Amino acid sequence: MEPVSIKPTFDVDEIRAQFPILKELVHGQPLVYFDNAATSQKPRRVIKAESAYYAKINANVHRGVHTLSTLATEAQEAARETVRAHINAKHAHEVIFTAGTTASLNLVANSLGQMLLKKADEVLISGMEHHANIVPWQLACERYGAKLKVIPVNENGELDISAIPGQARNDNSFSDRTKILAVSHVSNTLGTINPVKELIAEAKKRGIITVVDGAQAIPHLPVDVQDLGCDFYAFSGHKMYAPTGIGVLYGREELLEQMPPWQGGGEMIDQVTFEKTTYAKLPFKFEAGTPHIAGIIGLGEAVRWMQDYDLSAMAAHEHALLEHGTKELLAIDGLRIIGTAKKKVGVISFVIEGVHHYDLGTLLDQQGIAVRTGHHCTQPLMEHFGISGTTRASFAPFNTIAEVDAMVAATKKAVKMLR
Ligand code: 7TS
Repeated sequence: MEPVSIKPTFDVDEIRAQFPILKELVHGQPLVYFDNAATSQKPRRVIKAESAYYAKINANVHRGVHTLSTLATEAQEAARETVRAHINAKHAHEVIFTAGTTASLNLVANSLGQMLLKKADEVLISGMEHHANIVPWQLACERYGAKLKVIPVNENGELDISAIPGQARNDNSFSDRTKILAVSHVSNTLGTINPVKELIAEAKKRGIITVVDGAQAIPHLPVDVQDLGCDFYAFSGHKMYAPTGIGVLYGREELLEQMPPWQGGGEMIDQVTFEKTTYAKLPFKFEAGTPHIAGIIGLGEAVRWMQDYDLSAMAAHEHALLEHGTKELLAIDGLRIIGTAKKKVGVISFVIEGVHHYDLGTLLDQQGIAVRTGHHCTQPLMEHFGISGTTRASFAPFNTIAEVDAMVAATKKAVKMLR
């Protein structure tokens, strides 16, 4: 199904009307949902597509000759094509369905690690990575005797590109031993948009394989994997209006063909004997077991929903929320924003002197406002800033300036109570 037409103007009320959860009350207050970086809310279309699959099609894919199985298979493969087009992958079989970003990164770290990493090789990540883009590489490095190197982060929460080649070289940069670069496109804690295209270009010159954690980018930015030039791009459906439990690993065909499978089981084989197994073609070689078919269909619908809108108008709306929220919050005495990069998506992480983020989050919740508090699965980044956690507001296109004002007012009230 092709998008009918791109809606010409951005109308926040029209968008809000599509999200049933926004009518819910929390502690008797209208819900203000500012935890979109953890998981976004779902438009009615996505919820309907998922439940329609269970009500009308439900069958396993690629297994039977019966009608429902054929319909399920067609719906799944149509969603794969929708995702392919959305990220401009060359081939649909370069889109591997996984359980989410974490699963995608574990897949690539395991399989690529096994294929590439030798003793004393290096994997380069950055200081603002989510644990999902740290721990799988740590495990792979431990297994093969490789080293994990970390591009530093500056005080604004930007990658310290003086450490990137082309600039001054230091130990936390590419070296002759670097085999893999794995960085986030957008930081979940800081909102920083990283210069991944430039980094990838530098890596490519050196024959380094590149992996991008796109979990926080894909809901906000147009992503073109061929233009970025990356070898792998990982993301989750649930942060881009789709169901939980479904995600994608994009991988370049040439590499996916060479890589060993990670998980074994049904669906991923060609022939099995007790002596030897041969594997299925891409993408199935990397999709062992029954997939999350309903989730895949929901993901396809979420992408079509996004494509009905002008993504740059959505981004501009989120940017207006970011600018307004930043200005208003900074007026609060003792408040410091963590993450002041020049290029940011709509994420505001902050700390307030004398106020614990957990207490603030609890008081905001009592006023119907959902924010995330804590380390946001970026403990090394917290250590870098010398803090134990932040309060984080992360915006979606359905949020409004009035909601930002409600959060600022509720924060002021909470600060009075807590100090
Ligand atoms: N990478 C980044 C940059 C993320 O923000 C997250 C989740 C993940 C990986 C893991 O994604 P998952 O879908 O596999 O769990 N980030 C957050 C967050 O910021 N708050 O809750 C989850």
